[in-house]
Amino acid sequence: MSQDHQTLGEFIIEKQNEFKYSTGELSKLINAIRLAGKIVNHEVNKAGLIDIIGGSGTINVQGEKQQKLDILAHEIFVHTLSNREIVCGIASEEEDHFLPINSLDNKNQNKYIVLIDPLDGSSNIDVNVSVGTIFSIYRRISPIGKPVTMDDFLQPGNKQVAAGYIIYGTSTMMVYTTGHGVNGFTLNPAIGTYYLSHPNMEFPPDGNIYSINEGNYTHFPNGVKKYIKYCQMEEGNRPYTSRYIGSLVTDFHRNMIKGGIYIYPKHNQLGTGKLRLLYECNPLAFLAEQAGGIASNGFNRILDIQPTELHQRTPFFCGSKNMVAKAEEFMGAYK
Ligand code: P6P
Repeated sequence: MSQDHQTLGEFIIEKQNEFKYSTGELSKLINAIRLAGKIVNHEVNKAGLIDIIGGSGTINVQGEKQQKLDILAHEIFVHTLSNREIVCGIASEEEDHFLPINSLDNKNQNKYIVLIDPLDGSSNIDVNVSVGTIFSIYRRISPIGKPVTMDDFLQPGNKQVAAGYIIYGTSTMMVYTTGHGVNGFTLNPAIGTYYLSHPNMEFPPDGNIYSINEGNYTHFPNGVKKYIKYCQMEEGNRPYTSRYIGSLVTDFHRNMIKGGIYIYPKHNQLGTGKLRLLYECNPLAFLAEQAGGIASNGFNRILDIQPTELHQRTPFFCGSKNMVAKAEEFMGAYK
């Protein structure tokens, strides 16, 4: 019975003292994300019934068609986070610039910033494939009392204080870390409560799933091409299984549970990878490392990359440590 499990609310209170600077604000922030996730879940689950699927007719800063639900999810998270005296700034995939959020007393007293991909994989909504929200939380580094600055958002991923995702799938789950392991909570929609269903989630060190869009094969670096052929060879526990559904959160979540590697490499037409460093790769890299996995750009640790732009992209190799290490071996051998 779900009530036999600890609720997310109880978990946050119990773990409160593990948070650095535990003044309760980070707990309030995690709670606000929990609330926003429930509201988005409600909208995603009825997307087929109301005129809310499909394109909005607008283009985001990435030059990608915005889905109506992308924008709705963005607005839900911004509104939920803005009026709770927690954050001093929000950056979103759906906004060109970061959004300064002043405290209600107009004295810029809030200490946290959030970077978010409100609805990753949203092009899958029309075909009823799981999608997700990804979030990344830092403490501001600019002086409290002043407006938030771009430097607050351009911190390397190793400075994150918390990160996670909400996956809107066959069930809705919130999976997050504050630097003390990864825990997964499943929503009981009947009562709107998240229950601890996946304590201490860990990537198996090995796996047999590789996730990559092989349609881009001709554009891949040689090291990736060689790694794909390695995955397909009949040797040891190979050939592996190819699983790629075009929804990063879902591919990541499955691979963390079953063991696997997700790769979105540099490809010639993009000049770099497709995925964004700040609100896709950094939060998932934090989770991956906390779950015993690895996240790199094929050569270097994602969390050590010093960002220079809000929406910058990076190649992304993430998952079971032995699989990522093997892929990096090929990247090094076939530079
Ligand atoms: P492609 C969705 O747009 C996304 O950012 C990830 O969720 C997904 O893994 C990837 O892009 C899919 O990209 O080029 O393979 O369609």
